[in-house]
This record gives sequence, structure tokens and C-alpha cells, in this order.
Amino acid sequence: MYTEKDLTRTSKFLSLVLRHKPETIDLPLDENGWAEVAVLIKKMKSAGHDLDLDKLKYVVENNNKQRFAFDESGRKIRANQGHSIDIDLDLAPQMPPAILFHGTATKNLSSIFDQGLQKRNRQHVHLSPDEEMATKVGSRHGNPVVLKIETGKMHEAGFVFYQSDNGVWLTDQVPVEYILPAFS
Ligand code: HQG
Repeated sequence: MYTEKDLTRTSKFLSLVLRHKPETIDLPLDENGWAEVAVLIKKMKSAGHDLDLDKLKYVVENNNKQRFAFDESGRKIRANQGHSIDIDLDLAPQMPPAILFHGTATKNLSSIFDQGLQKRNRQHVHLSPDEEMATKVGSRHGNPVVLKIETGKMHEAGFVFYQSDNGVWLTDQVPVEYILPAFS
């Protein structure tokens, strides 16, 4: 009933306004990143998007990375992770597994082994629970490479970890000493 192209366009626009530039459609977000569903639909329609509640629900439920979530009332929506704007996801710290994975491009390796992993434009460094997901994340940037991160040791040393509602692990930084050599 909806075309893939149309759904992808809607999802990308949702990422833009819920993670990066809500001002594009003058969308108010609260301090935890939530927007009013009714307001979002109205403003996206005004910006030329063919959107109603059914379609928004379809996009949220069928998004391949579960990027968005409704609150319990169903009246608010936010991005689960990936923000560049300064919002507080209000997640509880969690104990990570001993090892998590970070997918990046080979061109970034020398800088990463020099400076550690940094959050760059986003609010957190993103870590994947498995190598497959990390490979996909890395492919977005070029020739992918997967780094293994000693997250258990980081946790013991006091680094704080969060897990977003779509399974991505978030932390502030990864110093070089916790990054296992590539290809190990
Ligand atoms: C790299 C996607 C050089 C880092 C994914 C990455 C994820 C460094 C890039 C989410 C560096 C930042 C986030 C350093 C980090 N030197 N390069 N010191 N430190 N980098 O897009 O982790 O599809 O901000 O390796 O699934 O790739 O948008 O982060 O390559 O969950 O829903 O700097 O975005 O989700 O790139 O991806 P990004 P990411 P969505």
C-alpha cells in the first residue's frame, strides 16, 4: 500500500526533524526529545509530506532499525537514538556485555587508534551488539571494518553505558586502550 521509496523518504525526514533539525518544520521537542504526534503530522503535512497517523504508525513499526518510538500514551514520538541536538534520552545506566562492536571505515582507523572513539556530531559513541550490525554501520562510511571494544573493562573502570530502545549501546567515548587491534 505504501511504496518503499515513500516510506524511506518519510523515515529520513523523521530522522532529520527528530534527531537533528526540528527547526526545519518548527517542531517543538521536549527535553527528552519527544514531539507531539498531532503537531508533527500537521507540520510535516504543511511541509509537503503525505502523512497521517496510520502511515506514521506503519513507519514506526516497520522501520528496519526501529529508529522511532511512541510513548505509552501514543501521543508523543521520538527517535530512539542518533541525536545531534542536545536532548536527554533519560535512559538508565546498564551493565554492558564484555565485548561490543563498532563499525567504521578503514580510512578512520589511524585517527581512531590515535584519539580513541569520539562522538563527533552525535550525543554518544554508538556501539553494536554484534558484528553483523557493526558491519552495516561501518559500510555507511566506506570500506567497513569492525572494532571490538572491551566494554566490560570500561564498565569496571567507571565508564557509563546506556542501551537505547532499539538495542544500540551508547557511551561518551572509548579511549584507545579499550579498542582491540583490528582483525584480531
Ligand atoms: C568515526 C546509524 C576518526 C566513527 C547507525 C564513525 C548508528 C572517528 C564516524 C548511528 C573517530 C561518526 C551512529 C576518530 C569516531 N577518528 N573517526 N577519533 N571517532 N570516528 O554516523 O557510529 O542509520 O556519527 O567510527 O546505525 O557510524 O542513522 O556514527 O564512522 O547507530 O539510524 O566517526 O547511526 O543509525 O559517524 O553511527 P556517525 P556511527 P541510523
